[in-house]
Amino acid sequence: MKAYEVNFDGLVGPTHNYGGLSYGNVASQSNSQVASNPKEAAKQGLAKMKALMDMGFKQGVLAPQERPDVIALRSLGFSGTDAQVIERAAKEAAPLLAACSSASSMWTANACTVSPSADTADGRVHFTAANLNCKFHRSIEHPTTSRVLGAMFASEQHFAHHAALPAVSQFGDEGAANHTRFCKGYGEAGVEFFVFGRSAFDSRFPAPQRYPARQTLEACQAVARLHGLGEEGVVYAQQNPAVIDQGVFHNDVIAVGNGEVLFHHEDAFLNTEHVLAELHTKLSQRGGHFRALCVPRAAVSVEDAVGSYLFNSQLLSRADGSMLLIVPEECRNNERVWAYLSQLTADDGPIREVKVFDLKQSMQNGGGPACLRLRVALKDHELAAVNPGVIMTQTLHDRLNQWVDKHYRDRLSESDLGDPQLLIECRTALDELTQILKLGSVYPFQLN
Ligand code: SUG
Repeated sequence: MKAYEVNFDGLVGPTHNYGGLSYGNVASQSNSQVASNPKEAAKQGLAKMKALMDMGFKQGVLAPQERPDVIALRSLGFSGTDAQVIERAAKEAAPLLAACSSASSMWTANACTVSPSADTADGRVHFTAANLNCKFHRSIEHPTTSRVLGAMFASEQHFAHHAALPAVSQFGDEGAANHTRFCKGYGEAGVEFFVFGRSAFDSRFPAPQRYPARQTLEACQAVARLHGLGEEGVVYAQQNPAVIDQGVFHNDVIAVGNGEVLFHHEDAFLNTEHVLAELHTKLSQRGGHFRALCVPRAAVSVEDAVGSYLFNSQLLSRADGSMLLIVPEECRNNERVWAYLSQLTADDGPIREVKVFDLKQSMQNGGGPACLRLRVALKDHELAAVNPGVIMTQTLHDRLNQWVDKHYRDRLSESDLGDPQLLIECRTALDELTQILKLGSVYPFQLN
């Protein structure tokens, strides 16, 4: 039976903007108030999807959300018609309107945590939507995320969906951005690696001093229980609090794994030796040979890793077994990072090639190639059960590009968010999109 890793990339929504909403995310904070280009952002994402598809990888697409989120604004006390809600929010509480207008669901690595069927007790692929409750603008994503995932992975025989964990910081959950799966083959039982920033109930775990730790140990454990993962297939590790304080707000900003390989920074974890040894032992018990590729701080500092997003890369297995690293343009612009990558591919290691993509629109909000994709390992018959409307093809790519050309603006600044016309544009675009992707009714405006 064949199995694949399928990457479901987030299609950037029509309200993509720089709201400066994510304290602890250096790029988001430093680009606050810069004018964005939603059309270019969506096209940069589509170009990456097409390039991966053309290279032979399985590629899917995950739909954006309805923004501004008028329901969220109403829950905060703004009333009247939709246009009045938006105008009042713009006048009285611009930061709330910015939060409710964010296109942040584009970073689908934060949509949910996925456990492939080979790892779970009931042999189904399990999904738990992430509550993202560290940031208000992200905490409003999960209800629609759940409906979209339900429309993509509808078969109850193959897929199990869990609602987001309780919406309190003690169960702060950021989804697949802090979750990596190691395996010999995508269809074989693997080891799921959960990285947390703090413990909510056990004060023995140190916490960062400056920036928030978004993911808790207790959230990781809850997801592992919901998915029916056995102890032999799970490893928990604490992220180094010192790197969170330097802007590593998710583990995927400092480490990436695929197959039997973990590519990580020297300072990524606490108790690194112990963590790597446990991964090695547990993967061996599953018939795999774990390999860690550690980037020393002497070669690449944490600051350079955060600035270039070296680790927010996609590590992909090619048909011949070698690996390819998809990195953002910012890696080539950093001399030390580029020198490291040039050496890496010259060595006889598992990573043989590096490909560079221009994702600047997303990068300026702290979202690199890895943030933009949700990985789902699927066996042949499971892939056949996925809604075919969301699987990338040349035709779908072209259709989505035309759709972007038709509906997206090429400039958006904070003052534009108060324009009620933007909501109408967004709804018109999404109504057409649900038909293109054959999702049915998933958005609040379609459900009333
Ligand atoms: O949650 N940025 C996102 C970036 C998420 C990146 N995802 C992963 N690392 N997997 C965040 O901080 C910024 C939005 C703004 O400021 O407008 C934002 O939400």
